[in-house]
Amino acid sequence: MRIVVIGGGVGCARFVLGLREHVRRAGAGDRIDVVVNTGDDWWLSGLRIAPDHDSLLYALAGVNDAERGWGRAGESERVSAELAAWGTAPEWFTLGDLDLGTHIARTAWLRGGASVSEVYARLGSRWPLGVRLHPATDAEIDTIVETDQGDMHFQEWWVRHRAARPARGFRQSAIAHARPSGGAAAAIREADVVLLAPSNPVVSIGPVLAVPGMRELIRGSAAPVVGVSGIIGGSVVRGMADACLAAVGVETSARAVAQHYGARAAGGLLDGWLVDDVDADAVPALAEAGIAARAVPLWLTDNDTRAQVARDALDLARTIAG
Ligand code: FO1
Repeated sequence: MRIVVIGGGVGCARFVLGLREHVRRAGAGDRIDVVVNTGDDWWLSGLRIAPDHDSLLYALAGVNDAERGWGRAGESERVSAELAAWGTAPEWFTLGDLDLGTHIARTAWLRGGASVSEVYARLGSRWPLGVRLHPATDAEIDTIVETDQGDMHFQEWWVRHRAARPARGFRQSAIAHARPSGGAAAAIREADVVLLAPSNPVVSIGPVLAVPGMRELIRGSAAPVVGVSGIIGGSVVRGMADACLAAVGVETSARAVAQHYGARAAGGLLDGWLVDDVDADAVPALAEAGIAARAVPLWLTDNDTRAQVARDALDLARTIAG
């Protein structure tokens, strides 16, 4: 079976680890492709930083700082202090020394003419990830956050201001010229199931869906599309999606996010939606809206629970596919 996951960041990394674990235990040789959000990416000190990709790469390679959710385990920060001293990087954004190795290699390859997809392939070939990573697009679509104090890059809003400055909206730079990457398009076309990871619907899933042609690819797929709620009992599992959802007028609830993505039958994307047991009351309303929802335990605490959530998502997809 060909499984495609759409997402980015820590929630997606944890979900994909569970999916890989489930696939390994099932031993059916299923293939996992991840279409990764690139809206978080930015240029810093002349280097291309790609947080959502690197979180997935390091987690799948087992070299990640699981506590922080980004960067490498066993990090040191000698160079970052120098960058702050030279003023080429703000003191509120720390680039670890090992992490800098990735940014330098990526930037060298990009400057040599490699596409982002090619960079993903080269970085991923260092470890047996068991998963293929594809950028949503090879174009630069950095997310810009619009606030009353002016527009700023997503990373400044998220890291420097901790999403505390009310956002009026989010846009991806030069998105009109972007197209789905070849790897992402092929993976979705050949998919037997498409899963939306429990990532931030606005700044992690949103930019992927904003790539012209991406929604059409997903809606045109014969595969069932099942999403996993990143919101449990009205609160965000991790991160600051509530600040993002408020900015786009979506209530912070499992039901509202499903309706934000919309039922495929009504022109949206979803056939199915997993909510946590505490949100079981959302199931009938979502069924009414054409989304087959199911309530299961959604906390991605350890390998077993993560593998279980992945299994539940695939079971729902199988039920939908009939
Ligand atoms: N997040 C922080 O809160 N503080 C940091 O100093 C920081 C540095 C950093 C370096 C590389 C990288 O790939 C990610 C980094 N992040 C940091 C996480 C990142 O800014 C965001 O959390 C993600 O973009 C959100 O998905």
